[in-house]
Amino acid sequence: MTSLKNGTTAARTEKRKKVAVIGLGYVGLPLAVRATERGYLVTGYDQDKQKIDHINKKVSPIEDRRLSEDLRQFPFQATADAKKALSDADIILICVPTPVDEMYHPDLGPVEAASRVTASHAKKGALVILESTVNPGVSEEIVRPIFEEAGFTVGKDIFISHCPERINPGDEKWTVKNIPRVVGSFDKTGLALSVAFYESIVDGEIRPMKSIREAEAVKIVENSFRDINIAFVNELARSFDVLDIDTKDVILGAATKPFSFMPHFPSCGVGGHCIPVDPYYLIERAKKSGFDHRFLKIAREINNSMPDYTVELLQDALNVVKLPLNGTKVVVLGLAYKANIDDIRESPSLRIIDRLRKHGAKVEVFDPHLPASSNKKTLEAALKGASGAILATDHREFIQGLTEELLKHSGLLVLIDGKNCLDKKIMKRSGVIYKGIGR
Ligand code: SAJ
Repeated sequence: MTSLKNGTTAARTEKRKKVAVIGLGYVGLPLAVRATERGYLVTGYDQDKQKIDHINKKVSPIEDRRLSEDLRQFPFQATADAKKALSDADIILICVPTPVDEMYHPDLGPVEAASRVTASHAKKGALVILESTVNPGVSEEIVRPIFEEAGFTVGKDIFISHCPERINPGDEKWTVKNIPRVVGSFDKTGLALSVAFYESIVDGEIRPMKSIREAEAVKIVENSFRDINIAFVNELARSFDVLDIDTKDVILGAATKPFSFMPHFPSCGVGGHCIPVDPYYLIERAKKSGFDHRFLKIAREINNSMPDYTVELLQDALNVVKLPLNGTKVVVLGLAYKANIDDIRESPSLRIIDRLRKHGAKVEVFDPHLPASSNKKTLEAALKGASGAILATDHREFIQGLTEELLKHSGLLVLIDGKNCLDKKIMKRSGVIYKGIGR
């Protein structure tokens, strides 16, 4: 592992003090705060005026306790003025979304737009680092040409690198301060400058990659690895439902093996801006070069089928009490794609709500982390009058709040636990028909 920690690169870093961060979301905001904490003069650039206003008042637009504290302690200026943010920056970090459209086709529009605005304002000698998750080839095929068309010579008067973001929303242990990073560049200088920058803000390993393509591939591989492992246990859950085996118990049993096993757990679906999205970037790019990622596609199909499977489980359980889904009041507990955060991107809850409505159910929603998107204000009010419920997010408020007492007096007949997070014994004692995912 060659480290580039040495006087010369650090010296260059010392001269590179002005940092611009494009995109002040889950990735860019913590990064801007961290660079400020480590002594850089940071300007944030975003087109969301409300977000800019919050940040300039030292208020985090993202629900994250630690980030809110850090922003108050290490504030930086945010602006919608690209020239003001970018023209004097020594280092420009691009942290814009890389979503997929409703046909799961990658949308590199934000990356292209950010690259163009950077190329039109960046000064000669600037270091541009793309943190957004992209498939191998994007830096060479999309980003680099934009700078060359703007008159820059990569490796001479502009340096372009890729350091895939690794933010895990809601994680208090692994944060932008200590998550190891990988970085690739088009040239040795770009690589050395980038490694030096990350070594100055991250207390963890910074691994220089063979080229920018390998750096792009790392993140896609990380997240595809997670997606296929989740698909594996989701398929097991559907198999074990017919074999009457408790999948969660089996996985916890397998996890007692101290080596060569990494537990993943079945659920009502795979949400978020990373896991359900990133594999499509590789699938689509490889297809252009003639390779068909059959395995990645099957994993995506399995995970995408889980919200519908969850609604089927509710339908079957309501049949037991002779209730059709059509016309029955159902409450969906949880909108966020994972526990204790307020992010609904690609959330399985959205697909579940859509399917329930298509079946004629009267749907209500309650998520304590998203009050503005909830029909009800409390868990008790949410359950009132509902015959069926789907727990779609394992928020701590549901795990603690769905007590035997509350359920007994709620009138609820059926509860589908989309995150297998509730205690089966308590559910049984409450008299509610309980069904988990593979459990
Ligand atoms: N999920 C399952 N079963 C599992 C794990 C997750 O169904 O065993 C579901 C979750 O409910 C959620 C989705 O998958 O809907 C994604 O969950 P996640 O825990 O992977 O959360 P993310 O999307 O925030 O993933 C981030 C990723 N971090 C980055 O991309 C930088 C991912 O690489 C991390 O592995 C993940 O956090 C993590 O490990 O927590």
